[in-house]
Amino acid sequence: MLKPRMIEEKMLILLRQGKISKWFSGIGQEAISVGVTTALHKKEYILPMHRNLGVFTTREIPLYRLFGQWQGKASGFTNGRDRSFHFGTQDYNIVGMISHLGPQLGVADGIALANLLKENKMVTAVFTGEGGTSEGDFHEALNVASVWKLPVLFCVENNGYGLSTPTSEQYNCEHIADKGKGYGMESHIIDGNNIIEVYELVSEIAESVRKNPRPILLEFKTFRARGHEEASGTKYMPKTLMKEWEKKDPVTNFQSYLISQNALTEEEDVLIKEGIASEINIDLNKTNKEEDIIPNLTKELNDVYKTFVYQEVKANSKSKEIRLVDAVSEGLKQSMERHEDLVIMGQDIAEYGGVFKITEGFVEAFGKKRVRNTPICESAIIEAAMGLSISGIKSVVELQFADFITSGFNPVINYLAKSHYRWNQNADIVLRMPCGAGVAAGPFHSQTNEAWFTKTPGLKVVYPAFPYDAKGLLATAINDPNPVLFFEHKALYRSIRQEVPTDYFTLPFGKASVLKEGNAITIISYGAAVHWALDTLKKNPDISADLIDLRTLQPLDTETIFNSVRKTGKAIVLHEDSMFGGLASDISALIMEECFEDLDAPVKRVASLETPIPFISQLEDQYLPKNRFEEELKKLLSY
Ligand SMILES: Cc1ncc(C[n+]2csc(CCOP(=O)(O)OP(=O)(O)O)c2C)c(N)n1
Ligand SMILES: [Mg+2]
Repeated sequence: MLKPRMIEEKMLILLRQGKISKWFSGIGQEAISVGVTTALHKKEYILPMHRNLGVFTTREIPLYRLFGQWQGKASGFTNGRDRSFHFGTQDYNIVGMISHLGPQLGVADGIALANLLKENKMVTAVFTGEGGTSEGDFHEALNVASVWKLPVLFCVENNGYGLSTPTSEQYNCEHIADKGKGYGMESHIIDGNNIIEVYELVSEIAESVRKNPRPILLEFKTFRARGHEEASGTKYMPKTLMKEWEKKDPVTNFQSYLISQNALTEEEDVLIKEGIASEINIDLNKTNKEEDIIPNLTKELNDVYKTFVYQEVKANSKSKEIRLVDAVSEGLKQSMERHEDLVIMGQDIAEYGGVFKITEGFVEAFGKKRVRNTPICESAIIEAAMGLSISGIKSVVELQFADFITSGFNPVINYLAKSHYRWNQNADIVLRMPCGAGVAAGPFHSQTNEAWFTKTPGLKVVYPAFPYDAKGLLATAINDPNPVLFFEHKALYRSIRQEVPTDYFTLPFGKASVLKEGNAITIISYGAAVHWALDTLKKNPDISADLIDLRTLQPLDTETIFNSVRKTGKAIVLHEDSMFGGLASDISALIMEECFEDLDAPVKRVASLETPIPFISQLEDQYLPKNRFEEELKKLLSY
């Protein structure tokens, strides 16, 4: 406990000198970090928050690496890409937070699920402040952990404040531990300022959880002795309250206790402090001497994704005519056979087979451990998928409808997409997204929201239009160790048939397919819109067009687009999504930048109206660009 205390005292000086950017003090709360970490085995994962320096020091991370992290040096854990405690390290089985606090809890669920599946009798500890318990993630994570009996210790550090907000404005029950009952979960209140109590109780509870896997809610009563972060001060905190808690300081109290028990002499105390001070100084000097990071553009761009070497598995010659829905199902099933620990999760996907029946029969084939029905909690499940990936397990999450990804948006955008770039941790996850219009299902069951994700570096986005592509690309999506959003158009599920090889095969990302070749114009499209373009060309056999089906949107096959446009001199981009900020806008811009001299007309975008997608089919038909495309195509041809 002394070590994190003394490091902090040093950091406060460095903060004043502008050498570190921000500091969240854990002074007064050391017994919790140190006690919990000591109670766990080193191989067990801990997911700390911003005041848990004691977790890092107890796991014996060399101090110069921590200092390097805070100063943005290469010896840190994020290559200068993220600050403070926003990092994890597999070497020490620590998974650091993202700023959004709550997602940690669901990630812990995933790690605990991996432990449960591996039957390794390990426990996982995750921290949150009492403020963080107000986030939906807390509720979702505790609920999932309870339903799935996951071996997680949810450690709530109740330190009286969430920034300036006192507990009375944060929750309305006596103890946070009381919430355990609502989740069907055992809970305990622990004096967070008493290291002996923390260590003994957590050791006992952890041992019991190892033997009998289940989640436990632990509320540590403590106090934040300093401000939220150093710049924000403590004006709003009553002085008397601060004085009262000063008497309960875990470090000085434990020191007095040890002295009173003759377990520590004054001389030993001095020696211990000198030892720590010297370690801090030596390591700090090392960090101070370390060269600053020099930006390397290639490295920055390369580190967004984990390297994936595509392995081609050729299709067998035997094929069968199947629907797109069958192709997805078959591709998924054959991947389940190939990757023996691949887990799939989603609402109603087990016995019920999923709302589109893609996973029908999967429980019988693979069992309920690998085919997991989930409560309705997109965030926690996507976070759990992240936890599985941290534990080396691939997963596929079925969103019941792509529209519902909004309820799991935060982990996708902030956790999955950014982890590899931030601390080299990939998110080996496929999110299956049944999407799209044409089924008169209204604003919340018809969206095609790929542009929310193509916008975000770190994600891959796949959008097949045919059964063959769906099967091969899904296999690749699962092989790829990066997070992939896999869009499956609902209107195509049962309307599009094709001969598809019966065995497992893969198709590469970043390769568009040219469905028709011609010289007058280039049509660029993907998803259901590809079929609208095909229909239009069928109706107008005299139009000589290249029709490009992009198949994957990130990575995007710009080469095929540019080569075609250089040949035809005209380009029209057709998609189902609404126009502004859609893929067509960027593709159009790319063509302008790369092929300006070859263009004989401005690039044309044809897309849906700038309205939410409506319910009744007359309105839906008007909304979609399907019926506007032919006219726009002809206009551009005669430009
Ligand atoms: C989603 C989200 N909302 C708001 C914030 C800003 N914020 C960061 S820490 C914090 C207070 C957290 O309080 P608590 O969970 O009690 O932890 P403590 O700081 O007291 O340890 C707030 C409001 C944030 N980081 N993320
Ligand atoms: Mg708090």
